[in-house]
Amino acid sequence: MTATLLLTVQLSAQTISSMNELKPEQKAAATDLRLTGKLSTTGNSDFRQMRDLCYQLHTADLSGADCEVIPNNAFHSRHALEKVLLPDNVKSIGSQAFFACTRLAQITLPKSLTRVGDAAFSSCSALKEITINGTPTLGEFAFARLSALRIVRVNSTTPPVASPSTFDGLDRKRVKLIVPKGSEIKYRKAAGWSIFFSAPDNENKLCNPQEAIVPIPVKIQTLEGTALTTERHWEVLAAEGLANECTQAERVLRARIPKLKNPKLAGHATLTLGLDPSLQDDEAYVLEVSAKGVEIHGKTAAGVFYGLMTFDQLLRGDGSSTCCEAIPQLRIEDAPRTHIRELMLDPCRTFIPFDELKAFIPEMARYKYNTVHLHLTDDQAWRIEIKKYPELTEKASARVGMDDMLVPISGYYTQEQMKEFVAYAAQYHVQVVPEIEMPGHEVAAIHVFPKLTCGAKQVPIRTTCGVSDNLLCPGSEFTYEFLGNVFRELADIFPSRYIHLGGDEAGNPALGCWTNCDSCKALKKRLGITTTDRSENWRLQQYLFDRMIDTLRTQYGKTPMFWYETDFKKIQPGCVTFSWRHGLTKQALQAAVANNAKIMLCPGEHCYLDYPMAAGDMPEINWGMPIISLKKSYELDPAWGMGEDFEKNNLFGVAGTLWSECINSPERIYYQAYPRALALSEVGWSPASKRSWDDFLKRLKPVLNDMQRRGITFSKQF
Ligand code: TNX
Repeated sequence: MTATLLLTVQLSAQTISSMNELKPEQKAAATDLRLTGKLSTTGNSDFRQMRDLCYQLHTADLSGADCEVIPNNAFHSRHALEKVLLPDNVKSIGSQAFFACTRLAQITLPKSLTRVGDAAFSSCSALKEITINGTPTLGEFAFARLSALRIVRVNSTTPPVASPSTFDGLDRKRVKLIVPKGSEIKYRKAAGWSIFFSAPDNENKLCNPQEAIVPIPVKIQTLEGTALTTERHWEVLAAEGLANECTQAERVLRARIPKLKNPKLAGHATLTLGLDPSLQDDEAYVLEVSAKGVEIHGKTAAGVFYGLMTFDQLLRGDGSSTCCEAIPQLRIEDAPRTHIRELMLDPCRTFIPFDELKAFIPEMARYKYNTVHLHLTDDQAWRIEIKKYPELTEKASARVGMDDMLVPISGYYTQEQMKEFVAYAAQYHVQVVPEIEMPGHEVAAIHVFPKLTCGAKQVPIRTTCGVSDNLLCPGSEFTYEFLGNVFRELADIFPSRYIHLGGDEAGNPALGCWTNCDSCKALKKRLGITTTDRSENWRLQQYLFDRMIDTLRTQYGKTPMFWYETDFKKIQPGCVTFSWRHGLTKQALQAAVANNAKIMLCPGEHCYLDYPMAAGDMPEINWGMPIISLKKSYELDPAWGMGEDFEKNNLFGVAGTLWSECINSPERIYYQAYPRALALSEVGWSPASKRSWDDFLKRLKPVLNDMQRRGITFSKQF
């Protein structure tokens, strides 16, 4: 009797009217929920709470709830979700509402439903069965990439309106479409449904090179003559020194060119890869398409690789299918405007599993990014193995909580993994720049070694966003010993010339922690600082940086980088500063010019990709982030109106940042990054004279179609 009772309790869902009835710990523990009230859909809605706070949710029974709209991204990338019962009165399902719910096995769409948004169930790789009870309009890619799909049952004699991409990737041989008797013929003919009966016609005929490429090349010249058909036996001919590019070329061809329908009829085509030392820029390339094949010449292997990335986009054509049928004869000459095009990833606040980290590289390389910056330490975690100090990852790489999300977040990268990552990224001509923060944003290390901070204070690992008042102690020799040992190991793992030292958000009020510290007071004395209040504490930071910069330069030949703060009146020669703060770009640029320093452009107004792209977009709940629209990202002038001399002497590159306080799944990194990272890639690569917002929007469409086909998620709210 007791046993039966217990079982019933365990099996039955917890019934509540709305999410606000549960305490934070109850949300974190919830596995089966039945909601019966009127569900909220904006702000910290019932849906946002189910998605972000109930990280263990298996079943969401909404059948008794009152809810006409399932919002965009409602259950985006919820990997624990196995079962959903939709509300009886639901009218629409938002775009990407169930994107990559990889355990969802079955879904029934109620009669009331009138619309299923774009990519709503895309990449639900366990979804076996779909039942459609009404006639909702089905959006683009709504049921794309469903590799486990076996049955689609539609109970309407009229086929619901669908797009040719609704069931993209459908495996006809394995999926059974069940429709009411007598209506099959209508389905055979209906757009979006004919895919169940025969291979779709390729609409993607002749590539229009003017509308295919992001970032836009310097010069595209189309030539007379027969177009190059793509359905050919391709052979790659690579010059010496281009073995890696040869492998990459084969990968590109394999991914794009479908199995030859008629191998006997298909002729040969060659893809020739060569070096041309007469080109001006190391990353420059020339790509020529003739009726016989394609030739790519780069000044270096990197240039050849970028030519290949352009060729891949030509093959993709208008994006209505994986590959176009033909490319017109043409010549493209191309070279980058800036030499460092970077995306920054933050595995501290939310850990990024190693395989996911690797997977990020090929996607950014497509758009000619060449640097990934890894923010490896912060207040919330230490994420890189240091052999000398195993305690760092033992004690500071696992915690519960990121603001209101009471979720366990743990993991770190071994040195072996990082070496593998560096080698992998190099195949895509992406260098890896590690960042170890100092003197702020370093609570995880301080937690493990209290004597790193003033007065050897015991501090817990931070589980919220924001800025801590506990800084490294610049007056203690242990700080230098510790950092020196860490950098010795890092120098061995990361071959990049660059190393990032952080340096942000350690100004007022945080640096007040140095005022009453005996070691800091002694250091002030040695430096001849006579003030006893906090007014010159920033000079201690300068001292710390000077010492570390010297070590990195003289011992490891590295070029140090740091986030620019206005306290730094002097930038150490040869360093790179990052202009990141909203509203302070001009000042940062002037400081760079005055110090003859290089500067990375990643101003908050354009480049903070962790911020929402539109009002109500993810992350709906955050610490007060401004909105950065796609247009705003696109409008960034990397030279900030400072003229040619600045561009030549000081401009280092363009970077987009993906801080992860509010990014709680690997998929959501892409969601935040794209399409704004496409805009920034053009900012960093293309000449100003070639850039136009309207033209960019045209070229964006095929890129985004291709991303959806490949299962890459991005924000559609532009
Ligand atoms: C400020 S940007 C920070 C980071 C946060 C970010 C959130 C910078 C150099 N510091 O610690 O993660 O804002 O957008």
